Amino acid sequence: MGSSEIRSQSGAGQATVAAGINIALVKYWGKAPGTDNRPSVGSLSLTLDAPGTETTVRFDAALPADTFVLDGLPAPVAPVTKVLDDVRRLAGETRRAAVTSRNTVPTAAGLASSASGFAALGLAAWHAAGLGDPGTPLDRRLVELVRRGSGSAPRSLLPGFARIDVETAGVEGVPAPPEFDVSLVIALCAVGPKAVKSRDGMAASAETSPYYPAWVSSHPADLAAGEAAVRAGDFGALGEVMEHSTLKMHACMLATRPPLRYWTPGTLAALDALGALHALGRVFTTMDAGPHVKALCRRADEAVVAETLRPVAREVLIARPGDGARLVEPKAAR
Ligand code: 2P0
Repeated sequence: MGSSEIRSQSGAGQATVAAGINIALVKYWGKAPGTDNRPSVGSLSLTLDAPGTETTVRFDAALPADTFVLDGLPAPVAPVTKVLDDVRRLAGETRRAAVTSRNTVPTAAGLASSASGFAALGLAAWHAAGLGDPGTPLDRRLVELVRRGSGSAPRSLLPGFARIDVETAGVEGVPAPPEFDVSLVIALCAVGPKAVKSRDGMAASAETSPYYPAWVSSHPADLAAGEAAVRAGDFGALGEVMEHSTLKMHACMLATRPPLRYWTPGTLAALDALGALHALGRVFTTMDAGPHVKALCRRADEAVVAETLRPVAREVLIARPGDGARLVEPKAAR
C-alpha cells in the first residue's frame, strides 16, 4: 500500500465548509483564450458575511459514484466530480464522495451562488481529503481547482476585499483601513433563474461584441484605481470606479449578438429610487449577470439605503464584509 493510500484511509474523510458570496466591484467578464477557465481581465471584490453556501464532502469507500444533493434535491453531479477529481489526484484519494450543499441565495438568480458554491465545495473536499490548512497565501492548487469550477469562486476563499490578478490568475486580499466601514445592500429585483449563464454570455461577448476589446484594454486602469481606493479607504473613489466598471461591462453585454440584457424594469426602479442618495455621493450601485442591484454605502447609511429600496424590491438584504470560506466541521482539523 502506497503512502497516499494510507493517508486517504486515515484522513478525516469528511468536512463541512461555509462560504459567503462575493460581489465584484471591478468586474470580471471574459475568459483568456485556451482552457482552465482563466479570466481575460482581473477583478476586485468584496466577500460578504451573508448569504452563501454550506457544503459537506464525505469520502466513502462504499459509494460506487459521487453524489450531489443541493438544497435537499439531487442535482447534476458532473461539475462537482470535476472538483473532486482534482482533489483526489492531489491527495491520492480513491474513494467517491457524497456531497450535500445548502444555499442561502436563490440558485442561479444572478447573485453569484456559484462563487460561494465552488469555494465551499473546493475547500471542503480539500479538508476531507486530508490536504490540511491551505495556508496564507492560499495554496495555488486550491485556487486553481476552485477557479476551474467558477472564475469568481477564488475570491470567496478570502475575507473582505480580494483581487484576482489577470497575469497570474492568483487571488490575494486587499487590506482596507480598519475604519473603512462599508455595507452592501442587495435589492432582489426579480425571481427565477437568469436567461443566459455567465459562461455562455462571456463567450458570446468575446466573439461578437465590438466593445469587448475596449473592455479588456481599459480594464487594468479600473482595477488599479479600485485597489488604490480600497487601500486608501476612499469610499467615493471606490464607488465611482465600481459604477464605471459596471456600466462598461453592461455596455459590452448589450452590444453582444444576440444582446445580453440582464436588467429588468425592477433594476431601473431600484436605481431610480436611489437617485437622491446617489446624487449626494452616499450610495453607488453595481449589477452583475442578473437583474439585482447591489448598493455600496457606508455602514452608517445601510438602514436608509435599505428603507429606500424596500418599496421597489422584492426583498432587501443588508450585508457587510465577511470571512472567507471557513471550516465548520471538523473544527480540530485547522
Ligand atoms: C463578477 N460575474 O466579476 C462577474 C460580473 C458576473 C458579472 O463572475 O464562467 O459564475 O463560472 O467563470 O464566475 C459570474 O461568472 O463565471 C461573474 P464562470 P462566474 O462577479
